[in-house]
Amino acid sequence: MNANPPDPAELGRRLAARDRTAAPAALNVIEQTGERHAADVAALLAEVAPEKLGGDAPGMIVGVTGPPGAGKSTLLSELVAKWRERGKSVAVLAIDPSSKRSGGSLLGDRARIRVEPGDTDVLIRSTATATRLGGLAPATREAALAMAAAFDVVIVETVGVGQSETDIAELADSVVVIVQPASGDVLQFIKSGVMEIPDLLVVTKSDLGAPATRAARELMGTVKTLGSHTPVLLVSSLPPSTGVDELIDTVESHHASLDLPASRAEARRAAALDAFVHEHGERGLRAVGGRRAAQRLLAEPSPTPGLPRLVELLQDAAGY
Ligand SMILES: Nc1nc2c(ncn2[C@@H]2O[C@H](COP(=O)(O)OP(=O)(O)OP(=O)(O)O)[C@@H](O)[C@H]2O)c(=O)[nH]1
Ligand SMILES: [Mg+2]
Repeated sequence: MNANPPDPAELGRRLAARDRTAAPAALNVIEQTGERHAADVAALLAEVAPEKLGGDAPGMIVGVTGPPGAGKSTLLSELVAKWRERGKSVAVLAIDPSSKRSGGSLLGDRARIRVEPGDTDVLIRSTATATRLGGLAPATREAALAMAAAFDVVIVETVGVGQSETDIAELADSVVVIVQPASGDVLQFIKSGVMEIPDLLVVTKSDLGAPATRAARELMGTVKTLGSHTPVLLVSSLPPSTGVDELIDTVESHHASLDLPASRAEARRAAALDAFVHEHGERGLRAVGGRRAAQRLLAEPSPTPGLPRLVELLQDAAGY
């Protein structure tokens, strides 16, 4: 009994109408790779492009990243629960490159994040798909942008290694970097020189007491030294959690202060460039005169500034 596969454009239209029951099937379409599916993906994405929506997708795209074991998944569970209490719909896209060994999607995080049965206003999708350097797969960027049409909050969770941190900064409206107390993680983070990436810094496991307070102080010191104003927050995700409401308030006020059109334009350009490189490789990139030239091309105004059109522009330039 195989029902007809859902029409991709119809799925896109349902997302645009904020019908969240279309989201799982839409994600299935977006996650398909290869030439054969490209038209389906493009048809779906065209329906949630800004020119169809009459502006940027309204959902907040929040990146949550941090080293392995920092407490990301546990914190996400609290964040989802509290955002739901506030009446917000939430989609979580969790990327775990380490699970590649087992292949396919994983159930671990889905099991850990508490979801009321039958609650279609929460969607948890775990995927093992990541690039070799730990960066975001093109489908993840597209999925996040598409989900932002239908959900109030879209959280993209990555393990903060390699390329993933810069990728998440391009994609997300707000980036939350989480660090756990002690174990050299804080020092490691400060030394890594990616201080410009977080919009918010969170020290988890504040229930551990002094080490957590010390870690937060160290981070605040570094932020101040750099002349930055990135907020540093302390949270405990163990019940009863503390600091999570403040975290949500801080994310929401950061989002409210953003130049959303600029941020989303950057995210779409990055997604388009990424899709192009994915499809045509470094050779394709050389054909348009290199990465910088490609970025310049993408920044040029286009009559239909949707994702597929941007890719088209690049392809034209490359003589494909
Ligand atoms: N004491 C304390 N332990 C915590 C807290 N949050 C998470 N943990 C514990 O820290 C460990 C790692 O938590 P996860 O949420 O799995 O961390 P993660 O960042 O998702 O880890 P990866 O998915 O492996 O990158 C688990 O044993 C959690 O129970 C917290 O607020 N306080
Ligand atoms: Mg995790």
